[in-house]
Order: sequence, then structure tokens, then C-alpha cells
Amino acid sequence: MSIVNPQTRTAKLYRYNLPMDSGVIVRDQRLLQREGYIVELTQGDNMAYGECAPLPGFSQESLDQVESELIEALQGWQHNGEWRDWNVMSPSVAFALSMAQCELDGLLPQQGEYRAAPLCSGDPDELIPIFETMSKDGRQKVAKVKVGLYEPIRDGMLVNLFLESIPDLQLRLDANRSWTLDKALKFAQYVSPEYRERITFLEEPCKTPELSRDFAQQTTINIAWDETVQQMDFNGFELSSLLGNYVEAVVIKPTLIGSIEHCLSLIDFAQKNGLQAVISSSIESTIGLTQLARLSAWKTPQQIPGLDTLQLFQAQLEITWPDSKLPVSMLAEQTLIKQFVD
Ligand code: OSB
Ligand code: MG
Repeated sequence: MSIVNPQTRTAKLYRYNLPMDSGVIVRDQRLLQREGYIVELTQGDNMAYGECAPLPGFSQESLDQVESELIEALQGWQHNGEWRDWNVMSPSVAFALSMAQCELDGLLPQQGEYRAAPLCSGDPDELIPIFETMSKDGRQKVAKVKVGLYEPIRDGMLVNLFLESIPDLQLRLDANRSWTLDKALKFAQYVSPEYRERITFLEEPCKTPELSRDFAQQTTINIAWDETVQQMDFNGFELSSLLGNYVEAVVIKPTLIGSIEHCLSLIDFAQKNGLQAVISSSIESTIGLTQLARLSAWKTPQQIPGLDTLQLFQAQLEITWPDSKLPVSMLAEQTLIKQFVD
């Protein structure tokens, strides 16, 4: 008679491919399909997923590279139950594996924050119906608008118009480092001073953090770090360089940052220093996205996360997002790359 060891470990590695909405453009590239990997860890009766999906135009690592990193790490884990140092892995790999381990250990609570801040491309007609549903739900009106894609004057007038016509609206703006200081100031010139405090923050207005700080000083518009956090080494010294006047928030995109441990230390640093920490997506499938919603409910319950990216997809993957009407593609229909068993 054989007795099944309750600690028996097995793993599966899948590669997925999901169709995107036809108009999705990420850093000047059209993203027709989203590709990535899902790891499935099993230990005794417990099972957990992790998603590794480097984002083209943002992640440094390629799909080929993460596949070999994942295979090596999963082989090691299946044999001895241990992971190598997260810091030697690519960020998307460290995020996937540490999240799966966190889930396997029962550390990630089920409860999620699924009220993401709606992401608007800046077309005013698009915003009206969204705000109407937000009013009905009695929700705080927070939206995120991308700026920097058109003329700064147009962006400024548009933002002013939103804030003027919707008195209880709070806006998050994101310029993705696209402006010179001059252009950023042109933008600000068109936003009436009395509305500026309803801009919760503007992410990375200028090409460098120094210029973004100059912008904030001169305009009194709060800013947030996104790209700057992605490029940092993690140690106490560098973290303190994020602080300063008019710095309101750090945006945390785990796929681009790395392990959950790293993300938690960043959240902890932000909270201790009076900054908002906003968990945000790097366009993960519903497997990774729901874990981010749960991470947000667990560790940043005061903040509405930046997770309104499911609208960019034509399908969900295995796990469903509350109230989404998108069809669900099953993991079993995706490509099984490798199984890790004794
Ligand atoms: O510009 O912040 C960005 C998603 C992928 C890559 C870059 C960005 C984003 C988002 C996510 O905007 C949504 C959000 O932060 O609200
Ligand atoms: Mg951003």
C-alpha cells in the first residue's frame, strides 16, 4: 500500500495567448494579443497560480528568457521546495512565483478590491456613462486619464472641463514621462488653480524625476512615481529619494517591480512616509489581475487600485472578474509547456 505524502509537490507551466481589443496600443505598439505564462503549483491538497507576463515596451525581459527562468526555478522547487533569491530573477518571474507561493501558503486573503479606478483615454464622451454608474453605486468618483498623447493645451482644457462640470470628481492623471517641463507647465496653465487640488496626482509628468519635481513645485499639482519606482534598486537609501514636497503616491506594478516581498516593502515604506501606495496592473490576465485586486484589498485598503485593464481584453482566463461579461478561456485550452513531477 502506498501512502501519498501530503507534502508532495508538482507543478505545471502553461503558456497563454489571449486576444486583445483591436485598439490597444502600449508604448506606440499595437498589442493584438497578450502572451504570458501561468505557473500552477500543487502541494498536498493545495493549488495556486502565478502569472508571469512581461509587458512589451515596459519589461526588460523577453518571453523566451522568462520561460527558461521559470523552468529552472520550478525544477528546483519541485525537488527541494525552495526558491532561489527573488532578486536574481526577472521582475515578472519573481512576481509570478512569489505570488503563487504566497497563495499556496494561504497568506493572500480571498477578499478583493474590484472597484478599479476607470481608465479613460481622454475622450469626454467615454467618461459620462462611467460617472453615471459611479453615482448610482454611491461610489467616490475617481478616474484615471492618460495625458501627454495630444497637445498639452488640449489636455489642460479637457481636464479643466471635467473638473468644472463634475464637482465631486477626483482625477488621477498619467503623462508617462512624455512632457518637457515647458509642455507640462503649458498643460497646468489651462487648469484653474481652484481645481488643482482635485487632481489627486499626476503620474510622471516629465522626462526625469527632477523635472517632475520642478513641475510640482511650480504648479502645486501633486505628482506620483511609476516609472521611477520600476527603475530603482531596492534599498533604504534609494527609497528615501522618492520623498518630497507634492509627492503624493507611488504606483506599484508588481509585474514590473518583482517579488511580493519587494512590493510589500515598498508599500510599507510608502505608508510610513505618508504616501499613497496604489497597486496597479501591467495588463495581466484575470488570473494575475484578481490576485492584484486581492493584494490591494489586503495591503492597501484605503486606495482604489489601478486595475481597469480587463476592458482591453477579449477574453478572461480561467478565473472570472466580478460582473465581467467577457468569455472565459480555460487554462486547459492553452499550451502546456512542461509538467514537473517526480
Ligand atoms: O501608464 O501606468 C501606465 C498599464 C500598463 C502599462 C503602463 C500603464 C498602465 C496603466 C494601468 O495605466 C492602469 C492604472 O494604472 O490605472
Ligand atoms: Mg503610469
